[in-house]
Amino acid sequence: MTRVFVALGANLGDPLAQIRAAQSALTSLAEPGTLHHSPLYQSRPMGPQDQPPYINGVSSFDCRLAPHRLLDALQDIELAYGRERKDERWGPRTLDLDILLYGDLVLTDERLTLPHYGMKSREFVLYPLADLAPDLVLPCGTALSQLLVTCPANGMTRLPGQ
Ligand code: 5RY
Ligand code: CA
Ligand code: CA
Ligand code: CA
Repeated sequence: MTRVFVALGANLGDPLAQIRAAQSALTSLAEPGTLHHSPLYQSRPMGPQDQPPYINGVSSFDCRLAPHRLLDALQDIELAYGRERKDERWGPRTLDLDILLYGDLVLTDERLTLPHYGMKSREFVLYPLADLAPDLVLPCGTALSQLLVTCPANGMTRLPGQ
């Protein structure tokens, strides 16, 4: 059994509804009693700026699926909630689910890079991750608390009720 962290993002359609639906859908991938959701944030788009603000969060759970089977399952959830494949790199989307961490596994292939290649510098990942696991240390030995020092929460607003 492996503890995994998944990033959730959405900025088209009804982003909050799609994130909520995705949180529920993760139940089918998680060992009973192990699924936890961070508070949700509205965040300013990073990368291309000509797109709406995002809703972002992180969920964690214990998982029996191998990494690529988990990726398949997350992509099925993305498609179920309206994800379309667009040509534009880093364009807006109804739902984006990324594996951030799969235990301490380090892996790179055509489909998957673990840990997620961008997570160390993205506030919309690091802050909700820290809400769930403030004492986390990445497989490379870097403490999450150290990454937060160099990554201010600019443009991040915790949604009311979170
Ligand atoms: C940078 C470039 C591309 C950061 C940089 C991407 C999200 C990135 C996003 C999201 C928010 C993207 C990938 N420098 N902005 N931009 N939330 N995804 N706020 O989920 F993340 S495209
Ligand atoms: Ca554009
Ligand atoms: Ca992403
Ligand atoms: Ca993705």
